[in-house]
Amino acid sequence: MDFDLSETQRMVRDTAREFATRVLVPLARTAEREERVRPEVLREMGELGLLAVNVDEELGGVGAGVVSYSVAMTEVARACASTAVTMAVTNMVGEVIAKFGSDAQRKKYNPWLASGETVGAFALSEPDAGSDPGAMRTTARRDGDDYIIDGQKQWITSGAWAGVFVVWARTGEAGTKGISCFLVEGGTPGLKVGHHEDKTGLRGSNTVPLVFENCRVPATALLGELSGGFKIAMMALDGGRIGIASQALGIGEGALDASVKYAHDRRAFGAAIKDFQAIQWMIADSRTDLDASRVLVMRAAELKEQGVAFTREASMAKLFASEAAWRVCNRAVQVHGGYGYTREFEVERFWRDVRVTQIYEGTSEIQRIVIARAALRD
Ligand code: COS
Repeated sequence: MDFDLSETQRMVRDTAREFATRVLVPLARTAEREERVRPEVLREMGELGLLAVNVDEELGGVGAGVVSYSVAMTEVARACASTAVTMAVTNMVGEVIAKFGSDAQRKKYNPWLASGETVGAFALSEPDAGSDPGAMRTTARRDGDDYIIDGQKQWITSGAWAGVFVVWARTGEAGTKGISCFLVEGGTPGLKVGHHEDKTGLRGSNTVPLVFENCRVPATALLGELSGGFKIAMMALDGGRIGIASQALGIGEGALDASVKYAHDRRAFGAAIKDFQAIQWMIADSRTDLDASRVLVMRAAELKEQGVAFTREASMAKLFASEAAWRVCNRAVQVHGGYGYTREFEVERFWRDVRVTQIYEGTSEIQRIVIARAALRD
């Protein structure tokens, strides 16, 4: 495996890093307070290509590939995890449409999503079907030239602002085979947005439930084949897991940066605390955790980029990186002592933000199911 980034990948990483340092670091707390990523921030991300990194240029993206997307995600998350998840879902929705959409769907939605004028949302989970999307109850029934969607969705990132929702609904038999996928525009009559979830972390990212009540969409809103939706969801989640693993890595990097700085600045017992072995060991364990995460994340990204199977590797990257980043953020709070438990220092935000990376885009337990099934099969 080649650990060096190509010129394009380095350029994307540097662009993301410069933007994150200049724009996102000063705004991270504001995003939490305002409970949103500001529209002008999204527009600049669109101009820089960060909202469609792995989408072809003719569709408005930059076509820079999966590794570029991963390193850009890490840089953004290092500064603001809320912006990173908004970016992750918009990139994922763009990729799904580019891969499975008709020409008309691609032309209509990809450039719009890439521009930052709107964001995408991924509506798979339901109140009683999160880890087990095959048990979803939302339905879409054919009515002449339309489908009518009824049901509820839960935990929808950017649901209050999104212009384009990828929505899964049952069109046939029970289980995974009777599920189809639709593109629904924000503001469609019958699509109702619920309350903002009062989350522990990622407070700058909007999360809402959705209610579909007699929501009529044209038959041309079907994405991919009728009843082929479950596989689209699984394939999208495989890629999405690389994104979240990259996000976790970035949050961990941000927490370690802060720990290293604090360890130099803070003095105790007549010395900078960096001179104490207790602190050094925490820094060493965190550096090792993050480097190990990076290797797994890069492997999964590289495989996806090469167009070969990467389901298991994406799950391994997500499982390890999210759990490692949690350890790193926890140590970062410990290095800061009492100050780490206050809003005065950034590490408490990283610590709150990172927790959900073990839950969304498939819990750690789901990743273990995917990995174990593959290992036992082979
Ligand atoms: N890529 C392509 N196809 C896939 C796939 C993948 N990664 N994973 C499963 N499939 C296919 C299977 O091959 C199977 O196809 P056939 O019916 O043709 O044989 C079909 O999908 C059903 O697969 P399976 O029987 O494995 O489905 P399960 O209900 O057992 O679910 C897990 C498998 C647990 C992996 C899946 O439900 C899952 O990922 N759950 C977590 C969902 C999640 O991440 N939610 C968070 C949403 S975002 S916040």
